[in-house]
Amino acid sequence: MAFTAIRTSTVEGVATITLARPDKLNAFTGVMHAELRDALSAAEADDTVRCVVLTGAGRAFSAGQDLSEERIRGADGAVDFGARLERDYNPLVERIYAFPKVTIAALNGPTAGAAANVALACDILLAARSAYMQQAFARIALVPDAGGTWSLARIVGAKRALALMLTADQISAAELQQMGLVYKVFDDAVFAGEVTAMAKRFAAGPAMTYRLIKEAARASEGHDLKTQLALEANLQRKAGASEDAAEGVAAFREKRAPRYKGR
Ligand code: T3D
Repeated sequence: MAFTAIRTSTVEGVATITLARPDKLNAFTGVMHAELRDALSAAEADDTVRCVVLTGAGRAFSAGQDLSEERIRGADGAVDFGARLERDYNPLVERIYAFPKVTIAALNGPTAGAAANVALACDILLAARSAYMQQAFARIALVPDAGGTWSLARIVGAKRALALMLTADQISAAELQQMGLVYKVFDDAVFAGEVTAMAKRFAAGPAMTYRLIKEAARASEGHDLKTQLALEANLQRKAGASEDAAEGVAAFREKRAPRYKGR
């Protein structure tokens, strides 16, 4: 596929989607959203892809919505800020959140506005030491979107989430890790290599089991303990019946590395 606002590559089971408008700090446009939809569909359909990495070209992950892009207008001709969310961001966030393969957001630099919340929809966030995240919305008199008002409080707690959104402060990679928003931080010089190493680990892992783990984790957000315990039993039944589970146990007994097939 010929893309203009993103780049994609697939190597050893890892599909990397790179937001690629570095002159504008990879700000999101309608074209970028359309290309992301195509790239995610391709990654989902390709059975050789086991892990998706989302990152940015140049010095930023992304500065969020491109503020110079023309606004969408409603039938009455008035600017409608909700329309872009309904058309582009909301489906993207839901898509990434429910993606059936492991997703990694590799924050290589500034991550602001809607981009921060798109990243939070990924399973695992990794950050370069120089990266920061900014719920930049209030600085331009907008409300956090792309799921930020939902995900932030669940990760960092209600009060801290509110402070992040009201202050629109730039939060360093070290603080992001402390708050649990980012799983690991790596020095800039080794960041790309560490991201690849973790992605390859997932690509070689039990893909079906990862999908079930994600299903359990996502579902737990709306479940009480009893419901979740029942779900775990069902999912474990599926995982336990997989070829990969048999291989995992055999490899353990034989003291060798498992060779997973994703089924
Ligand atoms: O439809 C709607 O608009 C509603 C949807 C909203 C969703 C949102 O995401 S709202 C939040 C939008 N994002 C922001 O408010 C962040 C804007 N950017 C910044 O505050 C700063 O760029 C950063 C703090 C992220 C980084 O600062 P710095 O000093 O490292 O870089 P810079 O010089 O500001 O930016 C470099 C270039 O990127 C510059 O272009 P130029 O002057 O060299 O031609 C700058 O204008 C451009 N750029 C940065 N962010 C955006 C952008 N261009 C368009 N849109 C951007 N969001």
